[in-house]
Amino acid sequence: MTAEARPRLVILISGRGSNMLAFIDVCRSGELNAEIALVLSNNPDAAGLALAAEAGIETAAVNHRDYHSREAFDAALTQRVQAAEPDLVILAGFMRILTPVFISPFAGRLLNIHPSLLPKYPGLHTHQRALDAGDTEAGATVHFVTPELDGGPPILQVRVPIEPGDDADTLAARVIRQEHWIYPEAARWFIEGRVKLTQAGAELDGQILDQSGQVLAPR
Ligand code: NHR
Ligand code: GAR
Repeated sequence: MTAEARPRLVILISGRGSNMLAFIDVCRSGELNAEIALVLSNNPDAAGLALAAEAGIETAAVNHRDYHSREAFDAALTQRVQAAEPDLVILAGFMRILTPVFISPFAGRLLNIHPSLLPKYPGLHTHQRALDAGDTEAGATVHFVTPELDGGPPILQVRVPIEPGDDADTLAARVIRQEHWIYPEAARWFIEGRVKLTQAGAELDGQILDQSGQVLAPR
C-alpha cells in the first residue's frame, strides 16, 4: 500500500491557541487524518506560537504592525500561507479582519470558528452581547470565511444554555469546551469531502445547510 500524503492544515492564531491545541491533539491521535503544516500568527508574542513550537510544529509570525495597509499585510500573509501548500486554512482566534487579497486565494478552503450563534452577534464581545440581550442560549459556529465579517455560510453550530449568574467568562468557558470538538469535526467533514462551499451556501452530504449550519447537541 502506498502511503497517501495527509491533508495539510495551516492554522492562524492571535492569542492563547486553545483551539489550535485541540487540532494538535486530534492530528496526533489520528482522529483527524491531517497534518499541521504551519501555525502562523499576526502577533509574534501569541502564547499559542510557543505552544505549537513546543509540539514540534513549524511556526511563523507576520506582524500586521509592519505593514502600512490591511492589503499589504494580507499579501504577505498570503505568500507565507501559500508556501505551506495548505489543503485547508483554519482561523482559530485570529483577530485581524481579512480583505479579499487573502480570502480570494483560499476561497472555499478557509474556515473560522466564531463564539456566537450566527447570524447573531458577528464581530467582537459576543458573550457580553448575548448576556446583555437576555438570551437564554449561546454557542459557537464554524463557517466558511467570505469577505463579509462572520457572514460566510455556517457549517456546524452547537448551542449551550446561559445559566443564571453567568458572566462573560463563565459563558465563554462553557462555549469554548464545545469549540474544541466541533471545529475538528467540521474540518473532518471538509477533509472527507462531505462539506463544500457552493454558490447557494455550504453543502453537507449534498444538502444546502441553513443559516445556522448543522446544529449538534453539546457534549
Ligand atoms: N475576515 C473576513 N473577511 N471575514 C471573516 O468572516 C473573518 C475575517 C477575519 C477574522 C474572525 C472573527 C471572529 O470570529 C474572522 C472572521 C476579528 C475582528 C475584529 O474586529 C472581528 C471578527 C473576527 C476577528 N478585529 C479588529 C481589526 O481591526 C482588531 C481587534 C483586535 O485586534 O482585538 O481587525 O470573531
Ligand atoms: C475562541 O473562543 C474563538 O471562538 C474566538 O476567540 C477564542 C480564541 O481562543 N474567536 C474570535 O473571537 C475571533 N475573533 P483560543 O485562542 O484559545 O483558541
